[in-house]
Amino acid sequence: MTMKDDNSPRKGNGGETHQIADDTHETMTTQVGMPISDDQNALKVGQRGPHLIEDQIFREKLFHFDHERIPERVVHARGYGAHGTFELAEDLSDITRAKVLTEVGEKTEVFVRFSTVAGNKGSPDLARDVRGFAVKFYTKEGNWDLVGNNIPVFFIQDAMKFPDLIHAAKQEPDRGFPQAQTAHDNFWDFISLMPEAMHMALWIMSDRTIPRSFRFMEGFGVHTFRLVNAEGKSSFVKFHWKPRLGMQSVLWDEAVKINGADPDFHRRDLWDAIQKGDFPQWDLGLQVFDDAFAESFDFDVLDATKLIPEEILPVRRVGTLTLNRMVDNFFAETEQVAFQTGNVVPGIDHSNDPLLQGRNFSYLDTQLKRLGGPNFNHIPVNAPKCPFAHLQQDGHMAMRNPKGRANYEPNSFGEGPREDPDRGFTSYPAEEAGPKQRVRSDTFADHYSQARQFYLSQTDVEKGHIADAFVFELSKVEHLSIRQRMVGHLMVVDDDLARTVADGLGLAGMPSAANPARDVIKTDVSPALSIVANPPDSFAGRKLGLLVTDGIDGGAFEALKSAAESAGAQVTVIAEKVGGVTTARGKTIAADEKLDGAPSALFDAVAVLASDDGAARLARMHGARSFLGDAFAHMKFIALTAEAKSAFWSAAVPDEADDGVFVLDGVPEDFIAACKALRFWERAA
Ligand code: HDD
Repeated sequence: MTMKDDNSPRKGNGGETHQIADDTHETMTTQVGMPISDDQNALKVGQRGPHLIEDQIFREKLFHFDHERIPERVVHARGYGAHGTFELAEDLSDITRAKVLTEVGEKTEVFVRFSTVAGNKGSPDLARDVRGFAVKFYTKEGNWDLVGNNIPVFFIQDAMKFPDLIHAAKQEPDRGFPQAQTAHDNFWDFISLMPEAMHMALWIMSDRTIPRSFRFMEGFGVHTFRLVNAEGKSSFVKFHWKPRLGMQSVLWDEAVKINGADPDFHRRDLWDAIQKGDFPQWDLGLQVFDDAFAESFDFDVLDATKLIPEEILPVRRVGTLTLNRMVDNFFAETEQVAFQTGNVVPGIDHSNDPLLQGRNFSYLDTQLKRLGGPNFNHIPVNAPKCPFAHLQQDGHMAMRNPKGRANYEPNSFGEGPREDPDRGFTSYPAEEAGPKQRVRSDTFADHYSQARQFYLSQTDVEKGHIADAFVFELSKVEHLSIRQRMVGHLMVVDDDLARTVADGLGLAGMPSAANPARDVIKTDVSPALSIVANPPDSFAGRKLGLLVTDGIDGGAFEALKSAAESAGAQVTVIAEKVGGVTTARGKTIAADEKLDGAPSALFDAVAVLASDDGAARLARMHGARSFLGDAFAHMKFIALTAEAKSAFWSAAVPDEADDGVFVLDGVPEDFIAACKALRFWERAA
């Protein structure tokens, strides 16, 4: 950086500092490489005259800026991506010829983009919403895109209804709100008129739609796909992603607060974890089955509103996905990545699921609009990493065209690529016949049995959350008839749930129940569907918020911090001022966050280390009181010094401390051990 001399013609009128090229900085140029001498001032006549249109430098800069935006995705607009690898642990050549699933130990590069569905690009991360979990495998035989969600079923059965679903979910068209929320009339009007959405409605009102972070959620390919082996034998498969850290969600009250305190909570979480080398991992799981299983199963395996319970068909873990590198540039990679369900590789094939069949059209089509032309696979994040050769040419932004004279096949010049019947993709030759018709199969007609199963598979705490979520969302609905119609559906799902929601809404009486097309099957519960029943057995990957004051015992601080870090947790030190605090022995402890910028909703567990004076001071601060009060209300494990307990607790928390609250005395092993569990759920009772 060099200060220009006062007479410089490039100077702004305030004598600012300008950064000019030197040995360590390249010379700035135009797009076509012409060196730029002044990046501060446009070309004008005299000191105070008009701009000159010949100023190609200014024109190019503004022209490019004016065109920086591309259309955001019509759904899943807000997302966050990372690179990684998939390593196969088990040879699956008995069921597929796909190299990515048969070469044990092979590390296939992947790009993963997580997303919310309904919100616009700038919407908050903790919206109650389904999360997208899209994985692009750059295999040796081309790109395979597994474009899934964190929920194993979908709202609708036929892609024909997708535009209606999304119109109903997004902002209402006349008023342009609400943003990133389903708590409005249009959404519940549509859902209540679509009984097929009932199973998904239960899932979206559960804690699955407010995940703690991307690292703590499952992923699902949703549809039934086919695997085909080298002999041409086909099996059906459902794909799962199982997070190594276990599942975890936040509470709704936390979600609301997190959205205010840190709208980028999920992005930041993934960024922080990968940047510090704490690479998140998921196991790829398969549920593989044959025609006989499909025939005997209570529901149609081509119906995307149904799942196959793990207790009936266990998930076989066959390999591991590791995310280990953030993008170099968000736009170039995360924004421009183009997933397509149509991208499969030899050995993996589609089924006739009518939702999947429709998706295979939509994803290709949408990229044309979003990325502006047919050459979006020339963009590095979309390009395969294996050799490829074809005769497609030209079009907007073509980066690569076929070389040579013959751009057609067959040709007699010996040029260009040729098809390969052995290596090439062959569709499974399923025999299909029948009249052309617009119908929904009778086998898709049971809309309530799995909704019931999902609800009954939850713990009491989770059942309470589902009821609360329905009450919240439906209380934002203006039309009484829509609230009643939804409760009418819930009456078929579970009477207790329906009555709790009706009571929460203050309905004058129970409405008439919906009239199911099929009798509800009383299936067994599936414990695998609960988050709380399957907690992680580790504090790893989670965060301790450590509120400190002046005058604390530095040794106690170090002991707590290192115990949490040894358990794999991340510690954030919070103080009244970000400069930090001074211990009783005069040592400075720097803070990571100022108290007002770090409410306890951002952490999984909290601790308060305060001296007598510090505790008295915290008791007078609103931010400190809500830090502790919220942590208790959010059922977190809490540790605090005896001083904080006596001088601060009663100012912040109206209840007595319980067994989820630890008074620090020596090395805090019991507190750190307790934090392995998600929450102190007993407090909810
Ligand atoms: Fe979709 C994006 C997942 C049904 C049409 N979808 C999109 C993304 C995910 C999913 C994760 C974001 C990809 C990314 O990060 O770029 N979608 C699903 C799942 C579905 C599903 C799991 C049901 C099982 N989607 C679905 C249907 C249609 C679409 C039925 C239309 C017929 N989806 C699209 C789209 C998007 C998209 C319009 C918007 C941006 C994009 O594709 O690239 O084509």
